[in-house]
Amino acid sequence: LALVAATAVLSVDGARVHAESPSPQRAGELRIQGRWFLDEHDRRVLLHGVNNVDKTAPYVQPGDGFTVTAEDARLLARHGFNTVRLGVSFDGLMPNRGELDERYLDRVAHVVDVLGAEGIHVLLDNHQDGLSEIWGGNGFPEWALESRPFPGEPNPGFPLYYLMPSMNRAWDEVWNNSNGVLDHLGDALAALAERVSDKPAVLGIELLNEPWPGTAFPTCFPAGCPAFDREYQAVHERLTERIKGVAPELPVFWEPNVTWNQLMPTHMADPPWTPPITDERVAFSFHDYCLASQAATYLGLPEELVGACPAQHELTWSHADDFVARTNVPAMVTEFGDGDPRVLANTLQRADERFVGWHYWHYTSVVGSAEERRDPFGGELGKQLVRTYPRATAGTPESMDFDAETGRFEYTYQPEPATAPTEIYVSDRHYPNGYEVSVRGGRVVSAPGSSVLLVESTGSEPVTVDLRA
Ligand code: IDC
Repeated sequence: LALVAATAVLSVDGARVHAESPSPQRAGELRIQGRWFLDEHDRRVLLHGVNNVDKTAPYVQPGDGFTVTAEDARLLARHGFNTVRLGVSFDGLMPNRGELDERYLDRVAHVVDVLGAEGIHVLLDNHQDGLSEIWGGNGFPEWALESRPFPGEPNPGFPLYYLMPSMNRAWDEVWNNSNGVLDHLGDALAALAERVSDKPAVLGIELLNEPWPGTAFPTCFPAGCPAFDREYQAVHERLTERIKGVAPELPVFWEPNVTWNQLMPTHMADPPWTPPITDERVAFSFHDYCLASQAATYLGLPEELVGACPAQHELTWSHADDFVARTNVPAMVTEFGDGDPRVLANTLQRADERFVGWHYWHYTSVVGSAEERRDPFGGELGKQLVRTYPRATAGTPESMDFDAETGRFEYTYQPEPATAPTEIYVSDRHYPNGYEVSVRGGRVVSAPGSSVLLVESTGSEPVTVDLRA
């Protein structure tokens, strides 16, 4: 077996032609192995991309929210992005009790195809903010819930509306499966899974964006809430089973309850626990906002508080590290940034150090202004987000460092058999006069100056790639 694999490593011609031709490579199916995503060539894949979440009905239609056109997909691919977190909505999937909207499913499937054709892996995110339009948010359909705002109850809007007593009551309905709300959600997600299960570009389904604990929320401070998380985990297990029933291969992304964003750890998968999570179908989706920066943006708290951001990110990542250590599943940062360039490096450096993939929040904030439309990833944002990075590694990554100021990229990995060479996307923002590269333990097999650098190992020693402007 080893011999076959080793022979295959040497036949790189197909991949070589591919990477150098301008035509995109379709997104192939990824699978989970331990804490890695592997591609069809057995390479470890790193995912960089953006969020695209349309929060107004009919959710994935061209309109005021956002549009994913082939042009967007090409733009993202051109800047080296290989993933999009695409919002889908329970309200969109099941606008009436028990009735699926097939046209909505078709539209989601269409957007997946458009992105997949450009090599972009799509994470389908069952999005919600503020539970439902009932509270001025989005996500759960009105028919699914009985609670309504109390007469005269003030609604402070996002994000403080999570403190509204009526909304907390409604979240309790969700966790108690009142009127079968979770069963309906399971049906809706299973229908989505079934609809996309033959599409290799689908990275997975994220069960629920930023779930709020409901009236249990005070128990989550200051150390997280094991009792709530146990219940919450059971919900995740049930929904995961539901999806596996129709799409056994499709990864399912679990997300901690959203007191995580207020720096609480998750107690999901706390021991003792017999995990379905080691069955190589589950991944971890977490958000890495700086609480101080968010408080400045949304609550008008002083900007100086962003000084506290590095420490806050550190805490969030230690919580993520703990979760990954006890589950050994892949993690991804599925939201961060929120238009604040001051905090980007905090997330991106930590993600690089751990080879954790990410989705920047949010694509429409990138293409908002006329200037941004001309050059969406220009300026500070592009300098940070458009990175030189190993999209696919024929081996196990050991260390990586990218300097967003100078474009210097240093990467070491332990080579292992794979059927295609290591593929490094070279940023189009950092090397106006081309780049220089030196490789130890391997050799470059792409053409000089290629935007995708292909590297092959020459032995069993670690491969080190050093690339600079
Ligand atoms: C924000 C949008 C903002 C909108 C708000 C409520 O950027 O324009 O008013 O939602 O719909 C999250 C959420 C994500 C938020 C994002 C940024 O998952 O939907 O988008 N954020 O605030 N959690 C923390 C931050």
